[in-house]
Amino acid sequence: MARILVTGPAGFIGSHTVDLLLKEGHEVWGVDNLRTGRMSNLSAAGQSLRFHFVRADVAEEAPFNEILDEAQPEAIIHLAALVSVPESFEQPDENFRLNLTATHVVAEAAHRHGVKRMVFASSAAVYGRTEPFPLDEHCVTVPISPYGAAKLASESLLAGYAECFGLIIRSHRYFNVYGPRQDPSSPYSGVISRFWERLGEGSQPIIFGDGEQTRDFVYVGDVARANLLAATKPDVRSGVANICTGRPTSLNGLVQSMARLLGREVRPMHVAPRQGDIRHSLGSPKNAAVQLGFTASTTLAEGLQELFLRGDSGLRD
Ligand code: UD2
Repeated sequence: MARILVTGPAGFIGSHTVDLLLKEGHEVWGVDNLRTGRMSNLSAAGQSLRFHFVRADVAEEAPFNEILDEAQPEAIIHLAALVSVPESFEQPDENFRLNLTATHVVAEAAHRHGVKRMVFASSAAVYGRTEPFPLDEHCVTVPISPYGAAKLASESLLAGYAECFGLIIRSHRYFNVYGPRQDPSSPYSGVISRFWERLGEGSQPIIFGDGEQTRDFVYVGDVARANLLAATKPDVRSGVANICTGRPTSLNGLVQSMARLLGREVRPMHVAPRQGDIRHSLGSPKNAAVQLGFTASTTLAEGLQELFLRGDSGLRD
């Protein structure tokens, strides 16, 4: 059993990571400012005596160091972030604070407290418009948003900490993560949560463009497992890895999969393409397999079924 501190535990990926860590017997400290996270995501975790929650802003150095004084974690999984790409354009200062300053605060505190490992939530957004596909970690990174730029800068900062101070630091470039508890409320929320919500309301999913754009959809339970491995697996070294499936799915194909699950025809509504959208995004999962022993095991059909069975969408009502 290890003592692991998770930043952003009340968020979508954070809460699944906490649930898995607790299930595996670890002691978990969670630090969240609840800017976008929700305590309801932690209702299961809150039942465990091995879970300790502190409401605090990770970008503020003094309180975060005080928490580390008390928690004395062996590893930190740093997931707290400003999570929306469009919001990073609207609020560049907040993006810088939450997606870069906070990384510095966490890394420096980890170093000072003798934390051995750190896992960082990076993003496929660091690649920007880079081709060819599938994207591997040696591809040139050309971020096209303040969000992607801050994530890339954080990766570099952390690579320096790993090299200079001997911490083991893993940066995870998450692709299109989906699953239960993903918030569908904004037009910029993940497309799968948006589609489910529309179907649950009895309306048509809206596709921006012709629907032939593709994404690499990875199930949140797999992402949580990648985080667990990076934080706890023996003999893991520092590095960067895509967290993806290596399988492309078009939005039209996604709608068809949902229709099969519902056992009825679904006719999406096509509207104008979304400005700034990239056409295709597909990652190579090889590095994660070699460096971490991680392979995403949930197929899209299985992941969608899990969403459906958990009833997050209201589709079974
Ligand atoms: C994903 C990440 C983002 C960043 C980016 C990097 C999510 C939620 N976002 O953005 O954080 O890492 O990748 O490239 O994972 N769409 C519709 N209808 C809808 C909603 C979306 O057609 O109701 C389309 C959208 O135009 C796009 C695709 O679905 O072509 C995926 O959109 P998204 O917002 O789920 O994710 P993406 O790939 O833009």
